[in-house]
Amino acid sequence: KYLPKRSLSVVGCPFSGGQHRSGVDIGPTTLVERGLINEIRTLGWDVEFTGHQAFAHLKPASDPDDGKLKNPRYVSSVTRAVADTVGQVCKAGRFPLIIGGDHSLGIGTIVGVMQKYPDACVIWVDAHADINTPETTASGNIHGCPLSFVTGLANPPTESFAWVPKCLDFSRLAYIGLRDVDFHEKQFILENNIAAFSMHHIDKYGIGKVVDMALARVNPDLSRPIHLSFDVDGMDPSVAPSTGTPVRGGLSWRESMYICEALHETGCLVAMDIMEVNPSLANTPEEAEITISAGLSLARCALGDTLL
Ligand code: 6HN
Ligand code: MN
Ligand code: MN
Ligand code: MN
Repeated sequence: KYLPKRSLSVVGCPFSGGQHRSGVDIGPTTLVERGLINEIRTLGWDVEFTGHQAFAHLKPASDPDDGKLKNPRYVSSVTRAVADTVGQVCKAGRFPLIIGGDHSLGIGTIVGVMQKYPDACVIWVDAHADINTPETTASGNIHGCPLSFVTGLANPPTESFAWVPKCLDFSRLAYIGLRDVDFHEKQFILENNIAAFSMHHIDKYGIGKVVDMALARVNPDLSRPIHLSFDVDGMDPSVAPSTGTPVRGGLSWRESMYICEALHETGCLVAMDIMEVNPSLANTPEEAEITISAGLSLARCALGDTLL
């Protein structure tokens, strides 16, 4: 509907500054090494990939905490650069496939997508709600905060993030897969009537109905573009173990792929993030392997891989 040409740019974001565990920056490089580009080409997309984003020069010599927030200047510069890149890709009529890296990158991907599609809705698949504010965050890790920044819940987030526009209304945000939500985050979700489908809802209704209900809330007549932000920790650790903040009781392999397939089928998908793939956090080579396969498969399913 929005992208008749099937052209796509892979935006590799080797970045781990939004949380404290190293290695999530090799997620994008590993996915590309394992054949991501060719798999997408096979599906009939014209794929542009000119190398991963370079962030090293954005790292400040000194980056003291901003209140509780850790690495505030670095995360701010990186997400601002990502917003520019994603904005340009969208404006060129291409689909940005953004590969993380930690989920603080969501600040950049959402701001970038909204530059071209200001009425887009966001489907956030995650074990976590990622909507802590600089005041409510217990960890100080900015990957737990991106949605408070772009929704204006924290507005402006802090001095270091003064550039971030309020660009996503609560009515255009839906969660799927939640199961580890902090106390204040629950209140934000309830107070602002955010569409939130937890694992409990998936058990109760099944994934097919849950995706329908999420779309009914944020995109009732499929008149809005969709940005899918997929944190691999939304998946169960048995199928995506190599990630920084795994939580038991997550989406099965098929439930995860179904979400991507169903969103592809709407014809409204204009951007996708695959975040928090961290092959270095594996107890065995098989754990890294299955997590990488999961990332590749999520991409294929969202981009039109069909069995029949
Ligand atoms: N993620 N709610 C916790 C925090 O630190 O604020 C966990 C955040 C996890 C973030 O998975 O992208
Ligand atoms: Mn997340
Ligand atoms: Mn998460
Ligand atoms: Mn928690």
